[in-house]
Amino acid sequence: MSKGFPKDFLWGGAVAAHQLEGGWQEGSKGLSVADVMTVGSSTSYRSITEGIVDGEYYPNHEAIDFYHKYKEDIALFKEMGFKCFRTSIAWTRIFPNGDETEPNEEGLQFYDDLFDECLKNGIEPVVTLSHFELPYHLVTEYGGFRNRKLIDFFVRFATVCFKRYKDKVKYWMTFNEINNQANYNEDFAPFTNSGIYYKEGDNREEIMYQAAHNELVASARAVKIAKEINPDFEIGCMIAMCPIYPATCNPKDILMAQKAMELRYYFTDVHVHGFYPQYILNNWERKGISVEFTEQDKKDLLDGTVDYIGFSYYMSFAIKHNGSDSYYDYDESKDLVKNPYVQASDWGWQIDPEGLRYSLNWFQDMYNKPMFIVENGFGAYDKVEEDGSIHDEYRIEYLKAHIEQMKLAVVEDGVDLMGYTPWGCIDLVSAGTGEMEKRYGFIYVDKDNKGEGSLDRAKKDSFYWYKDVIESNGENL
Ligand code: P53
Repeated sequence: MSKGFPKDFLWGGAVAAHQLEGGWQEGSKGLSVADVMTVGSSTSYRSITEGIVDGEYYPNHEAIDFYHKYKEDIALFKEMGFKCFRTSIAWTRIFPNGDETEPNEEGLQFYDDLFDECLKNGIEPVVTLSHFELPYHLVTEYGGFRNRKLIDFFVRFATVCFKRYKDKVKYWMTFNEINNQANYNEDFAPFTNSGIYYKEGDNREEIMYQAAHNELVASARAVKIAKEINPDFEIGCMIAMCPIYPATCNPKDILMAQKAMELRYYFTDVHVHGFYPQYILNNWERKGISVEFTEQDKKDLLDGTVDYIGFSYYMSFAIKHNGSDSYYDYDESKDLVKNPYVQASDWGWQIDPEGLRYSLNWFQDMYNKPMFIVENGFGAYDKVEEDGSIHDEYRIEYLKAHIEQMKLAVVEDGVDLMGYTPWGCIDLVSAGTGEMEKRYGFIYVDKDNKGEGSLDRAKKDSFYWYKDVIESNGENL
């Protein structure tokens, strides 16, 4: 039995290109889905506009200007002792429209420089290929991932990246939080995951299954090609893990929770096992859902299974039986109930550290694969004191409680965990709301929800705390 975290445990931090880089038109970058999203609030998603509309504010256009400031930011990550840094490659820097045959050299060069800077500072890059930043042209021209042509576009993009960075990047993930779109009755996840706008009368469920299928096939083909380019690559999937608990021990609630988990997490089964679980195929048949699924797809899925499960963990959900005759009508936008045993953040996200231990064990039991917690964190309002200090003890408390549970899972339960990269290690634009003031960072960035501020960086109390956590390999919490 191990006493603590393994020696080579990957402590670090996580971000995504569109949420921090800015430079939305620099280096011949194309327009992405994130570039047409405005600001929302703690109670509303952001709106999606048709192209760029005059007079609207788009927070990702400048974000925190990491595009120009990355050297100074990486120096701060190094000071905290990061072993790794998770970011994404903005697809639109490499293929501005997404359907070109030749990549954009300026974009490729930017990531060469960024990864070199990480490596020079002893920080290993961990890279997501598609993190809510699909080329917008693929939405307007092809209808996003509902169209099978996007499989080839993604595979081309992935192949270019694998070849170019084969000696700089070892850890990869294909599609960020691919399972968010299980919430297909709202408009946010289908757009950010897959570039899908639903129209009146669309069969949302069927379209979601097709888009997700196309992504699962694209991911598998990419994994296979990656291994031919460098057999040492480690390629993961990326799942948004919000375990769904039954609200009571009423057998109907238990079954409802079990089926909701299946509908929200079958994506992992396909990534890990290379085929669909029977309950999904039966669900399609019962509802008359038709998914274009070729013999070649079947082969590709089996040939491109992932090496590890990357996942985000912020919160848990709870559910009651919704009264429907079928347990296959889980509607994430309606069926979840409040868990009376846990508190929630100012954005209503339920805080549940034990849920992280539960999730690690659930994944271990289900899939028996190495895991990587590639996001976890507390979005909160921070206050800058007169002397410039930022006392974010609530964030320290959240992270400490989660790391304690993660440690129990490793030490007592023996789960196979590779690393931990808290989300938004430097303040950045929220994906869900577009706010700057929903902050996750150890590093404060002076910018508000309207886009005003100096963009200056400052260390929060959590900065010094996390440095000590890493230095002690998780012993000093
Ligand atoms: P924000 C929903 C539920 C769980 C994770 O989210 C989610 C979302 C989408 O909002 O997204 C992930 O910024 C995502 C990151 C995102 C982070 O969690 O809405 O991978 O891009 O920023 C936090 O507070």
